[in-house]
Amino acid sequence: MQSVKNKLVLITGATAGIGKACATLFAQNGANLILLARRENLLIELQLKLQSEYNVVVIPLVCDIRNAHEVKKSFNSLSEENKKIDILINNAGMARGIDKLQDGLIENWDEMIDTNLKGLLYITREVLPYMIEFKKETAHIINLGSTAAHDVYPGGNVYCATKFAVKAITKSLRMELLEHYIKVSTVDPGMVETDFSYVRFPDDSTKAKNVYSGLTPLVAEDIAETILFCATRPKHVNINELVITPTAQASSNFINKK
Ligand code: 8X3
Repeated sequence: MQSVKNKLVLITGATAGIGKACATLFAQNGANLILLARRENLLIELQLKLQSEYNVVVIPLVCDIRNAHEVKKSFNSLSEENKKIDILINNAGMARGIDKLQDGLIENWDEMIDTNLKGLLYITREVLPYMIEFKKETAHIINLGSTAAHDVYPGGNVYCATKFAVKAITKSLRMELLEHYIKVSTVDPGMVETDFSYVRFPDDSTKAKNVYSGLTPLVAEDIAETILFCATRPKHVNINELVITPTAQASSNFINKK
């Protein structure tokens, strides 16, 4: 097992849900963090909390992952030393709506594609040249996929497409980075109770809540522990793809609700 102590870990979408749980768990384990998110107040609050509780360095990067120019500018605002990321956790992602394609809102599609797919590409594009030059044989990219990268469901059209794309990028990267011994993983959760469903159904909190009724869903900490597990495997071990669901969920479409 390897330790993440003193490693530099960049987490996107770090102020809520799985991203925040990862930030907390990696800080607890002694990692220094670069936390990227849009909401400056939440980011600063988390920075101060983690720095004082765990005595680690936490650098906030206020940035909209959907904006290529902003991502580049924020990354370039880091010192040369802080650009040498050991572990990149591409967590930022979201779903909007569950409409059939003929009823879909283009702004929802754009938001999902821009965040889940293009945002992941933008930040990875910045981080990778430094990993390849300075962190060969030690770096690790961990992407947040989804069970939606494995099975589709009605109304999942664009969201599932973004997660299938994350899987394709992960697999392609794994091959591209093989020569550098840089690890690449995807962690693919099923139902995790975060604000995910509230973001998906912003105008219907009952619908959002009902997604998890009748079963015990995963919580953000379950996924953070899984990500830490991937990040702490021995040097010769790469977790390529890890699918994790509640015990009551066998796949996107098979769920045992009481
Ligand atoms: C989240 C899982 O089932 O809402 O990525 O698509 S699901």
